[in-house]
Amino acid sequence: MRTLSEIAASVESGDSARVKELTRKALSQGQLPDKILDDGLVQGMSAVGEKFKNNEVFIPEVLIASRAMNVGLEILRPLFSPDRDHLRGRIILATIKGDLHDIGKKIVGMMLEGAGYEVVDLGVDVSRSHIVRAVKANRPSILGLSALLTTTMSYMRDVVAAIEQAGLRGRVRIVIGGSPVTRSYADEIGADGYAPDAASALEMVKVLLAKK
Ligand code: B1M
Repeated sequence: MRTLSEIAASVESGDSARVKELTRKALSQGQLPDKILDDGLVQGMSAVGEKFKNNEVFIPEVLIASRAMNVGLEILRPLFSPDRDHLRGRIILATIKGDLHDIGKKIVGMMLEGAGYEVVDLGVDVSRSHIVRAVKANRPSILGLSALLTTTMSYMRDVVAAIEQAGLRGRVRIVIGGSPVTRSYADEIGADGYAPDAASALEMVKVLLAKK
């Protein structure tokens, strides 16, 4: 579909106004929100990621592309939101301390919201003490942690330990994800689950909540 490839190209070039216009156009053409997300917005961001890896673009271009991606995400977000009277459980999401990447976590959040869960997103660069306070205050069924850097993912272990020390481990299941994270790392640090992408995160949440 031409509009979707145009959305991808506009994310890649960081043209927020065009992303806004094309995302609305795709919706008016009857494209499904998850298709616009996967084949348009994420496709564009993946192309930027590849160029970043190969030193063909640098941080300013990546930031501008991220902003354009976010403009599209915000248009799609309400379409993933559930009827608030039928929420299936509460989930806290956080990008851990030291890490500012949040695009993937936002997509995970949108998928979960779309499936009927209430999502409390603590944002980026979140410390373990903040997470512990939020778990006490919000009493979620699931705590989801995201990390995109190999240097920050080790902090997930600290968060799991802090939850344990606060006596909250029996109350909340912990799911981790983000590109450097693996299933074996999740096992190693004592997380309950790992998901490589947003769709798997939703599946993992369903499996963990069914175990209760
Ligand atoms: Co950064 N960055 N970045 N960056 N950045 C990466 C991650 C990197 C792989 C690029 C590269 O070198 N190839 C690399 C990390 C290398 C490593 O550690 N292995 C990197 C680096 C090095 C850095 C800096 C250190 C660069 C610098 O300053 N020299 C710096 C660090 C800043 C910090 O965090 N302290 C930095 C900065 C940035 C920006 C701020 C410019 C920007 C972030 C903007 C933002 O997020 N608001 C940025 C971006 C955009 C990227 C890339 C290009 C794209 C990430 C992205 O949004 N992908 C990325 C390269 C890449 O990934 N190819 C890169 C699209 C998104 C849909 O996918 O985030 O993987 P992803 O999310 C997926 C899954 O991972 C999973 O589901 C999501 C949806 O399917 N998932 C979960 C994510 N969280 C989950 C949680 C779950 C379950 C699944 O459960 C709770």
